[in-house]
Amino acid sequence: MSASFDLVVRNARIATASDTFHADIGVKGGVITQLGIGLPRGESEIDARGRVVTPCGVDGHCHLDQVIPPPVRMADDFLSGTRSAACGGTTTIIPFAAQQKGESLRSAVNEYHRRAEGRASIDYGFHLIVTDPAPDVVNRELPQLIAEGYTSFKIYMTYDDLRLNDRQMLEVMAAARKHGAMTLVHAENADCIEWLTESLLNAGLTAPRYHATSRPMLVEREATHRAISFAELVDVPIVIVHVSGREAVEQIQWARNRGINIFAETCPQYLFLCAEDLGIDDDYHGAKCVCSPPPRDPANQKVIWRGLADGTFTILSSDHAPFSFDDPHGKQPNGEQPAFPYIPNGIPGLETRMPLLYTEGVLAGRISLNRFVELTSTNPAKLYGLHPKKGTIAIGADADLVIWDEAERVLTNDMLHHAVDYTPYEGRRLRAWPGMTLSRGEVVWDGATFSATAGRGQFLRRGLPSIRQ
Ligand code: DUC
Ligand code: ZN
Ligand code: ZN
Repeated sequence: MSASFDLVVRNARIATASDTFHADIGVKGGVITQLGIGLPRGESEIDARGRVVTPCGVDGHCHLDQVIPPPVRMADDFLSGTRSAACGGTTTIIPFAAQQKGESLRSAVNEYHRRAEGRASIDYGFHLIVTDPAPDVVNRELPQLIAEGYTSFKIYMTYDDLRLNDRQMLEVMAAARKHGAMTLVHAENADCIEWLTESLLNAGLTAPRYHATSRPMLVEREATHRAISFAELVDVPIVIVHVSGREAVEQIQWARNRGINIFAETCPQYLFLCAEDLGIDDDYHGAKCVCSPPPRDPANQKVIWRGLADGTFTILSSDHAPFSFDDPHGKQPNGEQPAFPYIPNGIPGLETRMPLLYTEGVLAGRISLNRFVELTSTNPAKLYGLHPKKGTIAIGADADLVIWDEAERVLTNDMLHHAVDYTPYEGRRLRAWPGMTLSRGEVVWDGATFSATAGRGQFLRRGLPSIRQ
């Protein structure tokens, strides 16, 4: 008699965003077809007795192989980036297809498909980055691409080659409203940053730690308020991404109290790093933690932890932006130590996002296991039109499962599978790591070996958001 399932994961302690329960998980054709006790045998069997099983991570914000002016180049492409994600328990990612100014969105999308095809080992969608919202882009291309499953786009209020002015932001948000898409906003005030940067450089203050001085909380607070005001004016929900501290959190709470539908994302760097990690003196190693917005102080970290626990944050993403340190294309190119405005912004975090939050969030008692699932998997899937195929353990969902191993280990960069030459979390004690990651029922990581073939990852045509704040 043939087996009823391709795979049965037995005796799992399953956690979803709403419930924790014991069951077997029956998988056929990569999909969960049954949850029950004492399921019939499967072609293959995994015993998860004593282990927590969660849906795999959905990382709603990461950058892979993104086009950047040379000599800077991202260390991770879709091969190493998706491998790293899988080994850290994430099997769905939404990186970016970034439009260059003057380029059509269609050409950007085609280019990023080329970069992903044959290389991605886990499933992926694309957010668009809109840098040039010309009338044809807003009125023709955006609606077409939304209909084809690119249902979200990021806009920037800073970075010269990316930023939009206020009027352009309104045009893009209005298009999002008309077609039901989601706008992600990078909220930092560009002119304030430019002015502060100039005065720091004039004073000869060039070390990595001045990156944080040039982007104080105020510049994020102001831009967050402005983005929220535009969302109110246009009457459309937006996501404020990579929220770093109290003053931005206050703006989000203020907006919600006014009935404005604002979603909020934070990232591990605002929980686990602080401004001191950019160097307490002029040590250049601080460049490893240069990202924008910058990590803040311990008081702000506490506010971010509270926001994770109390529902302020909708999602926790990595904002993986992989630049090696000692690398001609990285942060210390050919041994040179550029002044802070020229250090590539971003840190790696695809692989460490889930284990760090499981350890310091769930096991340290700061958030529940169900909230962990909500923040890392279910809510990003809902926000970006992937639920219930992704982001949950339910009949009909893809069998994307993490079987957790709650053994203690010390994190070192050589344990990781990215192509970056460092992790900002080197030496941290972790109390959990994926003992096994399954993507559509296939074991892609068994706790020791990564085994997925390049190119098995599928492009996800996403639906519209299915979540309300
Ligand atoms: N800031 C961004 O806006 N994107 C990538 C990384 C970073 O630090
Ligand atoms: Zn950003
Ligand atoms: Zn980013």
